Amino acid sequence: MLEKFERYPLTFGPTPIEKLKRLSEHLGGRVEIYAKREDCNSGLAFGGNKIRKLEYIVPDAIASNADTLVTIGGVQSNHTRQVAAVAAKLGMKCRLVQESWVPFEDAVYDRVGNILMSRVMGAEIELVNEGFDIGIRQSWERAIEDVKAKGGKPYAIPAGASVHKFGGLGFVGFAEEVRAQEAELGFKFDYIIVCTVTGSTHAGMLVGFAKDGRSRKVIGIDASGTLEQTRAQVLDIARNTADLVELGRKITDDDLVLIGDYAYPAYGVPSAATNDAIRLAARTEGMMCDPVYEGKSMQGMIDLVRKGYFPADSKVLYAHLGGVPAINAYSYIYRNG
Ligand code: 5PA
Repeated sequence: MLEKFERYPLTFGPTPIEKLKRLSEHLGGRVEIYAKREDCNSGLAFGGNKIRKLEYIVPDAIASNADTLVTIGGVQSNHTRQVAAVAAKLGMKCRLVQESWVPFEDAVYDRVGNILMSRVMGAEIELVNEGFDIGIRQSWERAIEDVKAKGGKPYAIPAGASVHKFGGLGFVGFAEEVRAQEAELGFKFDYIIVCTVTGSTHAGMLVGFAKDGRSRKVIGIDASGTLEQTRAQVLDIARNTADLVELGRKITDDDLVLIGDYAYPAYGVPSAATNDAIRLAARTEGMMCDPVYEGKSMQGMIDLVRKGYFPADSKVLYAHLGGVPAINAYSYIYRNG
């Protein structure tokens, strides 16, 4: 589906799929859980889902003769860390706007994890005291203008690389990769679990899996806490991406499955159930999840398994999209494990 698009390699190649045997057994053994390890996809500062998206955006950045990548996220954004790494790898400058998206206080919140790495990689960081919003932000537009005013040539990447015209392509590639891996494994996955916030990860998967009639098998677990805005953004990106890749049919509202039950108490703030899910995955599989994103999709998947949402013998693929560095900013919660 992606042959006509230029791709700049930033990942190691197809990401591994592993069976989560002990977690599956712990949850009763009715379904088989697997993980596709996007968190291990690249050597660029711990990698993650944005690296896969950026492979289809970087050719456009290079063609534009930009010298500075400009993007935005929260203080512990994984996306901004991955853009900082890509800028370093390309020999470009990086300008990051980091807003106060998360109502959470930890003594070292703005010193460790993602933001620490972005600083070490040489990004110029501006902290802005604005709350959470996945839409286009004035602070980001101001930063783009500021780069220009200082004689630079900015390349604008929106939050999560999502509403960028090519933002959905990377995860169309994820679906194609899963299809190839299924052919080798000799079976197909019945469900794919994805954490959804700015939307292009889910949107790309939705379009990629629509090709073989599986868009509704992609189960989005919302971690934004702004469900309707995220739903609309996923559908917009999916429609744009379906046109780009010439899917051959329109994406409808019915293609999207997005569950809003696990985003509480707020974006970036883990509930007791999120923390339990993080501990369970860590203690059964040695697989780490973060309190902002994968902890919530792990919580959602565990709850859905327990509730019997998946029919017996289903094969469920958990997309692990990265994000573990942020757990350092929540040190007090996990001080005793
Ligand atoms: C993020 C996003 P989407 O934004 O494409 O919906 O992906 C959700 C997601 N898992 C899932 C992890 C580890 C993520 O980092 N992170 C954002 C960030 O600024 O880091 C874009 C919000």
